[in-house]
Amino acid sequence: MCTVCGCSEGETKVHAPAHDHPSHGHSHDHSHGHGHHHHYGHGLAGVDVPGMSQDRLIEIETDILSKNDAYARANRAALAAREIFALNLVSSPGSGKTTLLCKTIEALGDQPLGVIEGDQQTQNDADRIRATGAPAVQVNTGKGCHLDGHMVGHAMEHLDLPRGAMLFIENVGNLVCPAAFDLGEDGKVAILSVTEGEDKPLKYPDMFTAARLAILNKIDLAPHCDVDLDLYEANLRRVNPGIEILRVSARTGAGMETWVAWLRRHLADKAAPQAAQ
Ligand SMILES: Nc1nc2c(ncn2[C@@H]2O[C@H](COP(=O)(O)OP(=O)(O)OP(=O)(O)O)[C@@H](O)[C@H]2O)c(=O)[nH]1
Ligand SMILES: [Mg+2]
Repeated sequence: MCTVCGCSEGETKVHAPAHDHPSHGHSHDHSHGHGHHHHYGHGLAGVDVPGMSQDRLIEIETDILSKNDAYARANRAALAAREIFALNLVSSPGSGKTTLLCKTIEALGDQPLGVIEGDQQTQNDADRIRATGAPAVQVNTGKGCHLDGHMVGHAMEHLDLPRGAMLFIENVGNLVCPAAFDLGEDGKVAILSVTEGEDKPLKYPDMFTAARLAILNKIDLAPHCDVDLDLYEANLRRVNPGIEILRVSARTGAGMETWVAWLRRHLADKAAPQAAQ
C-alpha cells in the first residue's frame, strides 16, 4: 500500500537487459485483490482505506516507511562503496524525463552510467534508453504509483554498475507519492515542463521541497504558451528557497551544457567528499 495515496500496489516486475523473463518482486506488505482505492480522508492517517481503521493505517504506514528507509539505507551504502552518483528524477507524466535522459547520455559520452526506469506498465522507456547504448532496467509497478527502496535495490543488482558510474532513476510520473519514498539516491531532481503552468510548485509543494534541483524543461515551447519563466522560478523558491534551477530544452539542447557540468561536478564531489566542503 502507498502510504501517501493509500493505493495497493499489486505485483512489481523487473525487466533486466540480459533476462527476458521478468522477475516478480513483492516489495510490501500489501493486500492483494483490493483493487485500486483512492479515498482521501481527513483522519489521522491522512487517507481512507475501506475496511481499515485510522489506527491500523498509521501502524501500516509507519511499518512501510521504516522498511523502505532500511532498503534505502542499504542502497545508499552500496552506492557510496562504489562512488556512484545517483539521481531520482521525479515529475508529472510527460515532462520530458526520458527525452532528457537520452540527450544527457549522449552528452556524457563515455561516462559509465545506468538507468532504472519506473512505469506502471510497458518497457517503452527502457527500450528508448537502451537504444542509446546505455544499460537500463525497467521496473513495472503495476498499480503502484512510485518506486520504492526495495525495487531499486533489485534493479541495482541487475545493473551492477562500475565504480565512479552515474545512476539515473526515472520515477513513475506522479507529482505526489514519489516525494515520500527515499530510494537511497544522492538527490531528487524535479523536471517540469513549461507547459504545466507556473502554479505547479505551489500546488504540489512536497515534491519541490524534496528536490535539490528543478529542471524547467521544454523552454523551446515557452513563446507558444504565455508562460512566465521568472514566475515559475519564484514559485519554486517560495516552496524551497534552497532549490537550484536550470532552464533546459531537451529538444534543442539549450541549457544542456550547464546540466551536464552540474552532473560531472557532483560525481566528482562524490568521489572526493572532503574536497566538496
Ligand atoms: N518541445 C519539446 N518537447 C519535448 C522536450 N522534451 C520532451 N519533449 C516531448 O515531450 C513528450 C514526452 O516526453 P518523454 O521524454 O516521454 O516524457 P517523460 O517525462 O519521460 O514521460 P513519462 O515517462 O511517460 O512520464 C515527447 O513527445 C517528447 O518529444 C523539449 O524540451 N521540448
Ligand atoms: Mg519517461
